[in-house]
Amino acid sequence: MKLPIVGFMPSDVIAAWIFTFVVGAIITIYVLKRRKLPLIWDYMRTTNHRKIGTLYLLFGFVFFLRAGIDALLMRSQLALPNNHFWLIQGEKYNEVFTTHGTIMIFFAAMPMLLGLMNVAVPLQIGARDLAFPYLNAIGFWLFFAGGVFFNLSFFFNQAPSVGWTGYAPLSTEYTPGPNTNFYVFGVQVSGLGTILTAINLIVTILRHRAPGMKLTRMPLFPWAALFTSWLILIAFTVLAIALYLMMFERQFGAAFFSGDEGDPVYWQHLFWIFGHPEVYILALPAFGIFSDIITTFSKKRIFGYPAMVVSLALIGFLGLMVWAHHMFTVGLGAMANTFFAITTMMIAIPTGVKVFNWLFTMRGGIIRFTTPMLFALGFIPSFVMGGVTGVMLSVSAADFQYHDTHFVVAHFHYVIISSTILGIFAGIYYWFPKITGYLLDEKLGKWHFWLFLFGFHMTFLPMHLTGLNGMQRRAYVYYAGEGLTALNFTSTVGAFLMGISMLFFFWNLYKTFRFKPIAGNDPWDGRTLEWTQASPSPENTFEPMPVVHTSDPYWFAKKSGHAMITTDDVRPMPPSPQTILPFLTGILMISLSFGMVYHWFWLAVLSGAGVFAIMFIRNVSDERIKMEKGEKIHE
Ligand code: HEM
Ligand SMILES: [Cu+2]
Repeated sequence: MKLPIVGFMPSDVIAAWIFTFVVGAIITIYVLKRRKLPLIWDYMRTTNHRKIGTLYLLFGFVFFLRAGIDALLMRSQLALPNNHFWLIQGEKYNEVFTTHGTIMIFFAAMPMLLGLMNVAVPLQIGARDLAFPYLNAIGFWLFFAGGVFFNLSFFFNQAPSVGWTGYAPLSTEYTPGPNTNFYVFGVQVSGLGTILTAINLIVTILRHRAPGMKLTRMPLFPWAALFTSWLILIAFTVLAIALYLMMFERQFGAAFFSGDEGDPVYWQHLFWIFGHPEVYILALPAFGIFSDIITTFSKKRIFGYPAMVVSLALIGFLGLMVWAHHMFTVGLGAMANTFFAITTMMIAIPTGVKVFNWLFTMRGGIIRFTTPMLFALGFIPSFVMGGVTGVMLSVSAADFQYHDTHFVVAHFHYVIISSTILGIFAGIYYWFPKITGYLLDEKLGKWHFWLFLFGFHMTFLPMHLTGLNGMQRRAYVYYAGEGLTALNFTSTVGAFLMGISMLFFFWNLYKTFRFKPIAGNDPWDGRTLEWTQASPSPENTFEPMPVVHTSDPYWFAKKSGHAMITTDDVRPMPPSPQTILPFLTGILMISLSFGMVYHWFWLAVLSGAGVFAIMFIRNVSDERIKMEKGEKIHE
């Protein structure tokens, strides 16, 4: 169909427009009828860590659904040989796997993890907010801006189609239109927000712990958040540079990655120096979540705490040294391939240490099979399976066989879904009381878990075999008689089971908000400081402030029957003002990106000037200046 302003529109884009209008109308009616506008206005201006964490979870989840629909579209196309499903073939398929991968990594998995960190880390270490609440809001709205901008590309039928890796010269010489620019700017803007949030978390964890909470007494989730933040700082800086270079190449005729002077392998190095640590940025926080959950529901201290911390550090460190295992077939030479093969294999050692420590933590414990615990238990064997194929892939000679087949697709979904996605759901069920004050339903939670886990293995286990049988990654068609049909069909059924499992999650949310089962401060009989605070966590936490003498301090206070020792002599909490400026910054970054993508440079310059103006206003109206003058900030 041809529309006047935007040109030709395929039917899936039109369907998306209609869907969005209908859902938008329903939400608007709901908001107006239930008088939710003040609430929305409050969240638009909030700088409180729990509220920002909630926003991260909410929008990360919205993008998760969009990328999940992409996944189902791909699996529908691949369900049968020589299939013509709707119009998901050829270039359309390229767009779909690109937006699926990019959104899952940058706009779903990472923000949901950052959301959980925002909610839980300050509460677990006795901090009263993140160190820089205003910066936290900026970080969130930049993620929001990047995510919205990237998603808008689809509505103009200009979705990027160069893979989430954006390999040159495909992403430079061969896609001159706006499509790839949406990738460059969407990821760049949200990546900037991620860097700011990482700095914020590092300062918070290092400087704002409760009195007596030495680093060696800190729960494992904040530890994981700390190492993750360092990885973000390094990896996302490299990504930002890479995307800048690509922007200059695409928009201003520089030639870093293509042409006579440039080299596409240079892009691959930069991308994977970011891209491999990214995998650990997704996995380490999940490890932290599982560690806390497994100790709580085994009623035991974590086994081998120092080894757990050291292996987190080692995994993070080795993760920075192995990027070229994504480039074994590029032709770097035997020496380079061997070095990267060996460093990659070494990561299995600290990972193995962690797996055994989780198992030893449960050994002899009093285990409660709650929903969060089930997600943690499901993670262990699934992740080990993904790890085993990872070691197979790290054998550089063998990788020439596996490279760019569905074996790789199976491998990375095994590791990412079993760590990150199971971790996110475990964390949501576990900390839901701290976010909303209510407990999610256990029975529906278990349905969600079992269906998801079963669907997950059913989807990705067969992909190992189709891959070994030669089915290529990023190809939209295969033929009958190649021995791929039954396996692919099974995969597709599994994917739809995962989709159905999400319906149980929705039902659960609906039921919970309908019947409001009040959770109380400590519904799980927890061990760490967040369970000493009210649910949902108030804006003024830790008043008075606990003094920490041991790890799992709350548990030992409960066991000894004494209340926790507290003190009034603590650093004041970081002032968290209500301000619309971070939100406006995000909106301006969207219009700046539009200006750049479509070469409306007047718009880009104007929006950039707006951002600088906001920075200036912020400089002269910083709430700490008011504090100096003795004005009241908290109402
Ligand atoms: C919910 C179930 C999921 C299904 C059924 C699914 C399915 C797929 C399929 C079939 C492909 C391969 C496309 C091809 O090479 O032809 C793919 C690629 C990919 N998926 Fe998923 N996926 C799921 C969840 C996830 C999650 C949770 C993540 C990350 C958080 C993820 C990240 C990726 C990435 C990065 C790619 C590579 C895209 C590219 O080649 O550029 N997927 N997915
Ligand atoms: Cu890697």
